[in-house]
Formats: sequence, C-alpha cells, structure tokens
Amino acid sequence: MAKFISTASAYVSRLFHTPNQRVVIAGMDSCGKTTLLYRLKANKFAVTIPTIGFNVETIQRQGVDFTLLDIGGGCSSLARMTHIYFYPESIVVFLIDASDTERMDYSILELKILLDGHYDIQHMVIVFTKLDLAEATTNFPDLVKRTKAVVSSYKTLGFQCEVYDDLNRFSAATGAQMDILMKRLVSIANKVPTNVMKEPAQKASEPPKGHSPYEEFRKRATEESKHVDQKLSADEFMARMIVGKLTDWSHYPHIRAGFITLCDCLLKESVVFEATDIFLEKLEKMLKASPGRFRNTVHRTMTTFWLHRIYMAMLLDMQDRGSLPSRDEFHGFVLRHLDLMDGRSWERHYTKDLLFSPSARDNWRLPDRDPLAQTIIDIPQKEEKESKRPPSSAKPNKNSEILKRFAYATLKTAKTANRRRAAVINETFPLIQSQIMRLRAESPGAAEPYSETQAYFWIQILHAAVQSLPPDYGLDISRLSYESFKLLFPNLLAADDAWKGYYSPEQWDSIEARMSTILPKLNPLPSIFQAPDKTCMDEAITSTLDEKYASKGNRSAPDGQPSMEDIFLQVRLAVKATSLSIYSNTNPPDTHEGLIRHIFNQIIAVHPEPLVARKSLSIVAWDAVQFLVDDLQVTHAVFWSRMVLSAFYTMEASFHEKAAQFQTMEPGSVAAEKMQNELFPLFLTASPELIWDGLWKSYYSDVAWKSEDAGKMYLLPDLRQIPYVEGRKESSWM
Ligand SMILES: Nc1nc2c(ncn2[C@@H]2O[C@H](COP(=O)(O)OP(=O)(O)OP(=O)(O)O)[C@@H](O)[C@H]2O)c(=O)[nH]1
Ligand SMILES: [Mg+2]
Repeated sequence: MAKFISTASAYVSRLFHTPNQRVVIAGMDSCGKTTLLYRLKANKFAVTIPTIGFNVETIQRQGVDFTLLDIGGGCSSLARMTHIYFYPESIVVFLIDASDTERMDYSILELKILLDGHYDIQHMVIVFTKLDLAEATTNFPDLVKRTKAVVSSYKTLGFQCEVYDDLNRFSAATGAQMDILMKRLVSIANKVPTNVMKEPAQKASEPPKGHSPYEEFRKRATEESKHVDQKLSADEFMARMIVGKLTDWSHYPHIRAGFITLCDCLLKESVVFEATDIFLEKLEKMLKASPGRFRNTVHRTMTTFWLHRIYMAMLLDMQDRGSLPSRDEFHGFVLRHLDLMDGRSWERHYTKDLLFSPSARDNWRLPDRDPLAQTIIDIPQKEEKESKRPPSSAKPNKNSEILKRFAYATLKTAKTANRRRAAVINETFPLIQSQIMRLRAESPGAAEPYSETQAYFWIQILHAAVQSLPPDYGLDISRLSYESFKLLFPNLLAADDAWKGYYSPEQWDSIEARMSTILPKLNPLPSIFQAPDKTCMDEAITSTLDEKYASKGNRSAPDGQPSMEDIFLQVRLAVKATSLSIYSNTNPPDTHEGLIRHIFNQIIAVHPEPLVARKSLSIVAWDAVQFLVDDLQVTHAVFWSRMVLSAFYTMEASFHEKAAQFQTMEPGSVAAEKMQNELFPLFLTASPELIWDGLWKSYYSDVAWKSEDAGKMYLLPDLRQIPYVEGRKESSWM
C-alpha cells in the first residue's frame, strides 16, 4: 500500500510543472469548497456543480504560485482516494458551512476524520463560510467554540492547526474577507518550505557531455540497417520474427517490429493499445518458437511505452511532412527520429522500481517521472479534395441525403452495438420521419414527404454495399465515417436515382410507399454488389486516416466521435431499452446506456431536496458508481458520475420542475414510473453526448484513461478540464 501511495503522489506532483504551494480545500459536501475555489481563481460568484473527484486551479499571489485542490465532498468516504490529496507541505483549508446548523455534527465529524487520519499535512486552517447568511452569523460563536474544543483535544497533531475565528464575515458568495485568507496563506507558504517538485531519486542517464548523442545514434542506426534482416521487406521481417528466425533482436529491430505493427493499426481506434496486444502476441510466438535464444520477456508497460513513442514520432511526420510514414520506409523514419535509438530513454519517465515491478510487466502503468509526450497539436487540416469527390447533382436531394446518412448510421449502430438490424431499423424510421418533418416545417418544399419505402430502400442498398466489402482490407464500417464510405461506392451513393432500377416512378412516389415498406416491381433489392475497386478502397482508407489524424489537431472532434445520426439513433435506442426493462438499483448495469440511466435514476430519486436525505447529489451520483470503484475503475467512475451530474445541473428549469413533481409521487407507482420514463428521454435528448461511451476522449488521452493507475485512483483529465461551474458546458459537440 505504501508503495501505491508514493506512486499516486508522484502522479499528482507531475500534474504541476512549476514549484508551487499546494492548498487542499476540504470540508463536508456542499459547504462551499468549489465556490471558494472559483472565487479565489476568478474573483466571481459561480454557480457550481457538486464535485465528484476534485478540481484543480492554479493562482499566483504575491509571488507565490498556489495550486488549489478542491476535493468533492462526494469522495470523502473513499479512503482509497483521499490519501492522494495530502502530502508533506500541503496547506489544508478546512471549510465549515456555518449556516448548516442541521448538519453541524457532520462537519465536526468530517474534521475529526481528517485530524485522525495521520495525513502528512504541513499546516491546517479552519475557516467558517457562508457568513453572509443570517442563520450563519447567529450560529457562529457556538460553532467556533465547538471547533476549538475539537482541535485542542488533539494534543499531538504534528502540524499547526489554526481556527480562524476572526473571519466572521467570510463568504465565498460575496467575496468578503477573501483577501485576509489569501494574505495568511501567502505568509504560511513563505514560512513552510515551498513544495518544489521533488527531483527524481535517481537521475536519468545524461548523454555524455561534449558531443551530441545523435551522432552516435545515427551511426548505430546506419550500421544496424546494413544487417541482413534489415534487407527484408516489412512482411518478410515480421514473418521471420514470429518464427524466431531473425538473426538479430537488438534495439533497432525491436523498434522496426513496433513500427510495422503500428503501421498496421493506424486505422484502429486505440492505435497504441491495439498494437501492444498484437506486438506482445507476436513476441510470445517468437519466444516459444525459439526457446532460450532471446533474453526478452513479455513486458506490457515497456512495450506500450515504446509503441507510444514510435507512434508520436509517426504523428510528427504527419505534421511535418503531411503524411504518415509508410511501412517499408523504416530506416528513413528512424533517421528522422534519432531519439528512438536511445534504448534507455525510459529512464526519463520511469524509476526502475516501477518499470520492473510485476504490475508494470502485466499491466500498462503511467510513468512516475516525466509524463509521456501528448499528441502533437498542429496537424494541418487537409484541403477538401474537391477533385476526388464525385460530382454532386445540381440540386442535392435533401431526402435522399438524410435517408442515406441514417441508413448508414443504422447499419453502423446495429454492428457496433451488436443489435438486431430489424430492431435498429424500427427505431430509425421515426427518427428519419421527424427529421424530415422538421425540415419541412422550417421551410416548406425543402424536402419531400417522408416515405418508409424510400427509407428502407437506402438501408437495403447500403447493407448490400457493406456486404460487398472484402473482409481483409481494414475497411470496418464501425471505423468509417459516412463520408469515407461514400468514396467506396462513388456512383451508387452520389446518385439519388439508384431506385430507378427497382421501383417504377409511380410506385416510388405512391402514398402507399410512404405509409409502409412496399416491395419493388422491377427488380428485387440487391443483397450484395461487386466489391469496390482498389483505388476506391485506398481512397476510403486515406480519407479515414485524414479524418482521424486531422482531428488530432482539432480537439473538438476526438477520434471516433459518432455522427449526429449515430447519436440520435443511440439515444433513441437507449431510451427504448431502458423503458422496456425495469431498472433495479441493486444490479449494476452492464451496458453504457444502462450506466447513464442508473446514475440518472439515483439522482432523481433524491432531487430536488438531497440534503434532507443527508446526502448531496455528488454523494448520490458517486454512490451510484461504487460498483465501478469496486471493480477498480476509479477514474471511469468519477468521470461518468460527474458528467451525468453536470448534465443534470444544466437542464432547463421546466425539467427540474417535472423532476420535483416526480418526488411527490408514490415511489414505484404507475404514475411515478411513467414520469421517470418521461424524464430520462428529456435528459438524454438535452445531453445526447452522454450516450457515446467514448466521450472521455475529449478529456483524457488513451494512455491515461487505459492505465492501471486510472483504475486504482482518480486521474485528472490530461487533455481538457471537466467543467465544474454551471454554464461552462461546451457545445462543440454537434
Ligand atoms: N450564501 C452562500 N452560499 C454559498 C457560499 N459558498 C457556497 N455557497 C452555496 O453552497 C452550495 C454548495 O456550494 P459548493 O461550492 O458547490 O460546495 P462544495 O463544498 O464544493 O460541494 P461538493 O462539491 O458537493 O463537495 C451552492 O449552492 C453555493 O452557491 C457562501 O459563502 N454563501
Ligand atoms: Mg465542489
């Protein structure tokens, strides 16, 4: 355990790159910690969202850099997480809500838990807040007395603990006496040793002074490239590797094998992790094929580390050269990225203790020294390849475009969610219908009336197209956008009149065809087409790569973000699925949509008066995901409960009124169930992004999210902060 704590602290210390004074704001849920954080950060009153996990901000006052951590009350029950907030040299500001007479005992209890916890705290100050409220001022003298009594009962605290009984107007809402608190924190910071990020215990090996290591690396790479194995093509090289027939398995061939494996995974969703699995599989085959010949063992963290580095170098090529390196160009690639030749570069990121631990061997662990480089920021967006796009018809037919897009979303959803196609189709029809109705209402004549036959026709045509894709070309529809898919079948999908080969115009436009699916008179609908030609397939792959990697430079669209049609469909399916099954709160949900619904149900069960139930909504949402915590998915648990809760807080007043009505209903009654089933669709339609199980990609890198560390403790997002103040919800999404 001790070891885990030190790794966790190391992680937290790496979050902050400048020497700074850490201030931990603690206290019972809803006592005003986040309001204080935001007041200190922006000198504003902010409408906050109950915090799950923690928030971090940095501020500078009188030459001191402060890092403020605001710990959500919702997590105080979780011992596993609390230890990561406190380390030597932290100042703790313990807040007590002076207006909450009802829960005063709990505040005191929380304080005792902290004082009993033997945390390595440098200095603690106790501050009473919400003193702008009348009941708080009445309560204040008594509260101060009780608090002082508690503190003085601790004779051997090992750190100084002050009760700020003179801040008798203190309020984060009005900002009163904020300056006094800050001045005191500055003076404490100046007395205690500033929390400088500790130097790693052992220094990573420095390159020899005097000459550049790169010359050495270049020489070595050039030498190595002359080796007989290196004359093999990428395919031959890998084929030899797995049968244990490579004559040399030093650093250079290792990197090459990693490079080739990555090249084969470029279209995958999590390139580095999928490549790690494949690489390790190959390595195992190699070791088995030739026992005792190679010193290697299967080491997951080492493999992922190197693959990540190679991948970053490949993306750098994409940025600098406009294209990813090709599989057979390894040597040129290494010469452009000579730092990959430094076989000991892991020392900058890992201590030996961590890297050579069984846990790092078996699982992906984050570095305990320097964090890994993140994706590069600036991959230029490709110009629209107008010339390659099929000529668009003079007057684009809105209907057929909507129908085709939804047809594609239907097939994709059926595949990725592993649902019956017929069930997904049933949910698609009403969506298309309402989409077309909306268009017609906005501007009459903008679209033809909805026709079920036409909708079904395009689903069938796209299905036949999907069926005709060769299995081994890396063209997986769950990874292809509709835009890229279109390139595979330029004639079929560019044209709006493909129906003419099957339906007569009378049939196509008939009222009967609108009302229900009718079969074509001319020819039966196809179930397969000819496979697309190779040029089209290459174009579709290039376009997918462009979309995937161009989006890296533009954080608003994370890789794999579903289309609007996909989302509409998934929301509808989720609403349907959850209304059909009775949600038991004891059984942990096993699907993503079930998880969202589960958290939602718990929240509305106590909304709008959670404190009456002695629980804030953050605790309720946090309790809802305890099964994930038990399953060692702590960061996932915090993330999803936090996202659902913050979406809940940003719902409109009318929704909250309905939710309040729900409270007045007999639990479990038909009316209550009906209302619950009405509230969820409203909620999900307002925050459809929640239905995407990849939503974390806007906030976390793959390497952080998928690490063992993220499972054991709450990792802060490394790409973008999760909003903690209402009204900062981003709508970049659609
Ligand atoms: N009147 C008044 N209200 C305050 C003050 N500080 C916070 N509040 C209100 O108290 C409620 C809870 O505030 P938060 O800052 O979210 O509380 P928290 O401690 O961060 O709560 P958790 O994140 O759930 O642990 C909000 O409605 C705030 O507006 C204050 O100084 N005066
Ligand atoms: Mg908070």
